[in-house]
Amino acid sequence: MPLANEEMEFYSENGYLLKKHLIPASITKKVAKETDQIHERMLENIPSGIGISWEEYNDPETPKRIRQLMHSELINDKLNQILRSNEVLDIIETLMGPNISLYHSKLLPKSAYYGTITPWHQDYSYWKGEDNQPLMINCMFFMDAATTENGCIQFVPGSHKKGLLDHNRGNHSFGLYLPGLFEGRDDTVPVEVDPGDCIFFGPLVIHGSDANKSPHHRRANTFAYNVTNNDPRQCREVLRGTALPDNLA
Ligand SMILES: O=C(O)CCC(=O)C(=O)O
Repeated sequence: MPLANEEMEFYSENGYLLKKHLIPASITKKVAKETDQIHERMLENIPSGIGISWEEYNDPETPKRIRQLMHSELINDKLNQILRSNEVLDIIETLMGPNISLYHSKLLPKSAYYGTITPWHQDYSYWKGEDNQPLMINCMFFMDAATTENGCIQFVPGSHKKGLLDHNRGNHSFGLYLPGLFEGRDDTVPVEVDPGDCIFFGPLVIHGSDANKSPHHRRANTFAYNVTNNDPRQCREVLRGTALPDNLA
């Protein structure tokens, strides 16, 4: 059983769950090393299939830093390996059921000194489609230690139970956010982690993270999974189970 009963209860009560040291240190170190020059590499050439949103600053002297890199499995073999590993998929299967598809894999570098806030939001505000349900689950894998100093993720425990709230819309990356953007709230819990830790969270739990003004990167990658057929247009690959996406059935 990949999750104990208390862990299942914690996830269902709070909307997220931390699994310590899920990914072996040797693999975590390799991903971190391969990610060291990611900004410079992407400035030279963005490979086909990769989508990047850059950090935005008023000062033109500020170095270009990636805020979000979509489809990171295409440029990093180790991330591609982790997203389909039994360590991760056994937990996803326990939380989501047997028919698992890859929704996306996204690198979130939150660079030392330059990483900006992630406003409070629910992922389903981005993912809601005409006929899908909030069944998706994220596994957020950390390459670096994350603390309140370098912008660890913060959750509003239990907020998934209130359903999808109205989000504001801005003209920037992370353009859907709750009123107040990243104003201080008194109901949030910061989750500090070590490299190799993973946090699983559902699409309705409110979360966000502070800017990284520290000298330490806070690099993470989210692997988002969906129940196959919950949103066939977004399905990148069936990873487990017998169900075929509607467009292939
Ligand atoms: O990088 C973070 O701290 C949060 C990322 C996030 O909320 C997201 O990608 O939905």
